[in-house]
Amino acid sequence: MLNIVLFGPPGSGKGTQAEKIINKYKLMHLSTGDLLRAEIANKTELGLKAKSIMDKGELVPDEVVVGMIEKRIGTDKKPKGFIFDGFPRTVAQAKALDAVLARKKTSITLMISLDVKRQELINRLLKRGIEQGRSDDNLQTIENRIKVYEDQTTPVMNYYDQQGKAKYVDGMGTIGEIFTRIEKVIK
Ligand code: B4P
Repeated sequence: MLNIVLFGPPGSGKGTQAEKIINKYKLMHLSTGDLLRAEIANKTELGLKAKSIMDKGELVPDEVVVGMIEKRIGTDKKPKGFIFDGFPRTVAQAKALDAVLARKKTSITLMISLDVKRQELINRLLKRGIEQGRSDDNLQTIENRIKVYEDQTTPVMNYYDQQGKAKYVDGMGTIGEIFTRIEKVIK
């Protein structure tokens, strides 16, 4: 199986590139952000709790996101692999993911980290805020999301680096240019 963790700060293009990767490599897409937004849209108890956390730009508790991922991995019969988008965001989540995959007799193949300049992240997310009205795409929340990423999520990069699984891709440029770089890394 080809199991990829797509990594990077908010606005680095994880969701955008994940879509292109699943189309080409036929992997199962698992985005904790999308799963949480579906809970919010369905007005579930979990969604109501998650919304206030996400609107502040903080992380939803590990056990909640790990539980969601575990449930989704269990439902698919025989995927060629998984693409994890926006997950894991803490080392505890990364370790839990390893345990879930080990039970399925598989493991993470590689982590692809998208590198984008801070101002470009802010510009992209503000633009999406205007175009799509996502409630966490406002300047105050964006700045906190970037801070939370730097404080709590960057250690995940070292976790995969120490295992020799981390690959770094320049995430500046057009969507097509970045995808070409990702294809090279996967090859
Ligand atoms: P996510 O949904 O994961 O949101 P994100 O990090 O902002 O990235 P996303 O994938 O949506 O955007 P992309 O960069 O593709 O998380 C949202 C919140 O959910 C978190 O803050 C947290 O509260 C919670 N959460 C999610 N997962 C969690 C976890 N595991 N643990 C705890 N909490 C969790 O795109 C951004 C914009 O840039 C788009 O508009 C896109 O069109 C544009 N863009 C992309 N590539 C571009 C390019 N090359 N050039 C110009 N624009 C580009």
